Amino acid sequence: MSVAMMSEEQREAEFQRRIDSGEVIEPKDWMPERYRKQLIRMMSQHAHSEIVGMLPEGNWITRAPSLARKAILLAKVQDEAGHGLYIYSATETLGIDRAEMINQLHTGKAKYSSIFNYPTLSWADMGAIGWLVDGAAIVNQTALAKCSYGPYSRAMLRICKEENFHNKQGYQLLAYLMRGTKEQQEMAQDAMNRFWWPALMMFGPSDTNSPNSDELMRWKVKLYSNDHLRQRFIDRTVPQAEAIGLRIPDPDLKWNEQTRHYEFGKINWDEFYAVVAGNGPCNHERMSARRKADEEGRWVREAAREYARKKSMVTAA
Ligand code: FAQ
Repeated sequence: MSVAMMSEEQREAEFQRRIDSGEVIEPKDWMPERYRKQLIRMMSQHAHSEIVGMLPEGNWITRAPSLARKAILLAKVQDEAGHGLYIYSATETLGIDRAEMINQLHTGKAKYSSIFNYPTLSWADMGAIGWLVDGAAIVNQTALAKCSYGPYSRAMLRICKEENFHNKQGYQLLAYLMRGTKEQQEMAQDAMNRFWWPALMMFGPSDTNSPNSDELMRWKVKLYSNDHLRQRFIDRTVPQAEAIGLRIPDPDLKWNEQTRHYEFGKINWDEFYAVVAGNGPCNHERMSARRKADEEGRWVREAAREYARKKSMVTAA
């Protein structure tokens, strides 16, 4: 029977059957309204995170300690802009346009990742962001690359490749500082101390407090829970820290031989919810920078639109 002839219930059952059998959903396929809404929420927040995420690192481009480091950082920040654009485009396939998504960000209706509300106080923070923040993003996005929505999963494939480069340059930057002077080592450890816990919070609230997870996992948008991915990140990152002499700022961290996972201390969820609610150290600064960029770029968008309009008139004539 064609989808058009099915009842709403039959369509939903058929949709779930497709998901369960591992089929990929494409933009023109029938999908429940709630699936579309959930994807728009999650993907637009992801796109906003990439764009807002340029700000903490952009802050250090003019102060990079060498030309090579400046070129690497410039390339990385530019990549993040590209990631935002792929994900905005992928989200547009769900029937929302970019201007509306950006308006939702600027009016506080849409969120972006909590991590980007923390300041970047030293050069070592560029290492911590690349290694920890991109590292956490990779763990999350490698799973999303197998999600049920085609445009999102394809965007993730490319993004993960680029994030791997970001992750390695961050780790290499910190490894270099750890082989340097006492001051450089302290600067690297200080960055680790400030970014470790916020990086763990990137995976979202614990499973018992994650209202969206059940639905997203049933639809295979999320393949693993928040806690599962957080644990995966910790297990892979602790040995990397040890290899370069960085200490994890968690007195409760210990290896459990039986489970073959690290046990870790309590995450400060009050801090997480405060940051998500707009009360982190840099929320206001980030949003005013975004609004200013949007305002100052208006004439460029208008000129580009006018150019495209005139060009299409000439081509049509
Ligand atoms: N920050 O029910 P759940 C990057 C919200 S990209 C802020 O568990 P869900 C690249 C959540 O939206 C980083 N809010 O939600 C880069 C929900 O609120 P809502 C971004 C958060 O969707 C590197 C509420 O809490 N990556 O770093 C956060 O099932 C370096 C309840 O939570 C993505 O966005 C948070 N950390 O799971 C760029 C990946 N966590 O919307 C530059 C895609 C949760 O109902 C430099 N997203 N919330 O009002 C996801 O995988 C998921 O959306 C989660 C949250 C796992 C983030």
